[in-house]
Amino acid sequence: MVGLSFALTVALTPQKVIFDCDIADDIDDTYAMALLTRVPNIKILGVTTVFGDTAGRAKVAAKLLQSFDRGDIPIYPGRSSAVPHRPQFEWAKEFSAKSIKPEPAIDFMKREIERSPGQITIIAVGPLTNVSDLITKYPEVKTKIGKIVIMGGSFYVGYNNQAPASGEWNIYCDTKAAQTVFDSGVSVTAAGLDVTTMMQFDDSMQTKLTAYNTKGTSAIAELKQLWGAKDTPTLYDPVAVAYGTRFKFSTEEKVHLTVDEKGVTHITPGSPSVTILVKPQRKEFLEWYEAMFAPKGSAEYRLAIAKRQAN
Ligand SMILES: [Ca+2]
Repeated sequence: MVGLSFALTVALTPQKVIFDCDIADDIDDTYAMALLTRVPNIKILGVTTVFGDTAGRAKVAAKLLQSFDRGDIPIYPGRSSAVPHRPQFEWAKEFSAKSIKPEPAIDFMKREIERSPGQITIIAVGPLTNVSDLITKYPEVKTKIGKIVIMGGSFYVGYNNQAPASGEWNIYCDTKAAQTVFDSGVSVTAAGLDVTTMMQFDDSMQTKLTAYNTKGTSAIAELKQLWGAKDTPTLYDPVAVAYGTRFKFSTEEKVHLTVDEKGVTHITPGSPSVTILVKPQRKEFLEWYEAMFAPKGSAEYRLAIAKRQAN
């Protein structure tokens, strides 16, 4: 029975996740963070914010997490830079919470990685500034990071889902950071435009999500209204959250990547170092995404979480 109890312990140990995001510009970080709160058996160690007004982003993150009854998750702003505000910042302008911590994002990441070597998944869905800062300032953590899953890159198609690849926003915003992460030797998987740009969350799906009528789905609807009442969200970042928590809707290739100054990620000769996702299952992913917000006891939710893979 020792073997069985060991297997059960492994299966029940929550996956440890750090979520690094640039919430409050495009709307997909909002959908991604909401999704993360719905994944069972994970321990969200903390959220870090990256790019531009990281303190303002932390407020939006804190308020959204509170809407999903996860006000317990700490948030650590990363290095800030001068980038203009977009409308979602208004939603949390007056918001304050003890969950927003003064400790720098990369110090929090280092502390948690050293506490759980090899066990932590970093899901990074903004420019790679924080992750690059982490491994540049503290290179000793590189061998202790479990894996990094990013939304970023464009390998065979651009934003229009046609060849050629084009500069993808997260990579474009900090090309040097992206190359540093790709060359780090850490296990990196990239959900780029090839598996994300076709993930439009249309009006009928949004209506179904809002009909769950929870504080969380209402918060998503409010943020979506501020972002663009008539626009259709593309769920770029949720694809990385899904993969990072072992829900797979694509296939994989291992490649060597070179980032150019326009943020295009070229597949170049060299030892394969980054896993890229290709061949997206569009319909399956979008239906699964919506089902993850069904009530936790429902058959729809149970079917959705049953798609999680063992590793
Ligand atoms: Ca993002």
